[in-house]
Amino acid sequence: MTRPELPRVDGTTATVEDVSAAVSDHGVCVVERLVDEATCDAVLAELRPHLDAVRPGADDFEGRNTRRVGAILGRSPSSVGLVAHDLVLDVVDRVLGPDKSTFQLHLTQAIAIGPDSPAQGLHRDQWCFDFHPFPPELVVEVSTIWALTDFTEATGATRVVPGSHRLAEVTATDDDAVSAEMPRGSVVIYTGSTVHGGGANRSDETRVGLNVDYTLGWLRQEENQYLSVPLEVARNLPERVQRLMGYSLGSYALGYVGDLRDPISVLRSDRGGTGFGGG
Ligand SMILES: O=C(O)CCC(=O)C(=O)O
Ligand SMILES: [Fe+2]
Repeated sequence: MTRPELPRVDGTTATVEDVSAAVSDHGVCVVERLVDEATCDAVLAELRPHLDAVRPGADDFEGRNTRRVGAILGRSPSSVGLVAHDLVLDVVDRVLGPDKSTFQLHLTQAIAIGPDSPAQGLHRDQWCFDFHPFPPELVVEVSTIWALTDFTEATGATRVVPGSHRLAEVTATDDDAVSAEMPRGSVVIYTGSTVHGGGANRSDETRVGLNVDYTLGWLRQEENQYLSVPLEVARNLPERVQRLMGYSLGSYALGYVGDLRDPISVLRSDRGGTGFGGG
């Protein structure tokens, strides 16, 4: 049996319509070369000391020869172009929901899979929400993994099961998973219900991906942005990124500060009023 290909578009010509249709219909899309190699180099250089400082994972899911580093917006100024990439945010906006008022950053995590690593178990990222059985038509999370190094089957490219996002039960096996092979600077986009997992690294190189996930404004973020990114760093980020981090009202009243203040006003005194809805 031949495995299906993953939907794939070229980053220089990709449209939000094509990418969001592929993610909605197949649960996954690879966008090739969406950022240049210099951006990958810059993010890698900024994260290198943090990756070197952290210990490998403690269990098979984290990966016992895999290093994971978070707080990316606080540590890598160059990551802003990936975390808040216009095309990705437009796709996320279209795919999440329906009937949402806002979405937010869920987590930012560099994942460096070292040589001789077995594959990570297949899973759904939305299992983080206590395995709640969300209706298949409600997309609560969109995940992305940027290839900062080349993703090949041998280096441990993320494995994805196309079409698995709408199935009530996870019955997929390793045989159903397709490696998201892609050159560095590319991104694989999939939903919180798409079955996937890190690949086995059988090479002598370390595979580095930047995992950036987004979720509906009314769910709890997996990575606490307020405590991960120092306030003085957050203050100097672009307003769109600040709002994405959660410095904005999620829905009518969620996340207000003190006397019904819009949280953006904590970072920008000229923004956000008081009263639910930021009035
Ligand atoms: O590193 C990868 O390719 C996938 C990692 C992943 O899916 C996870 O940790 O949730
Ligand atoms: Fe995952």
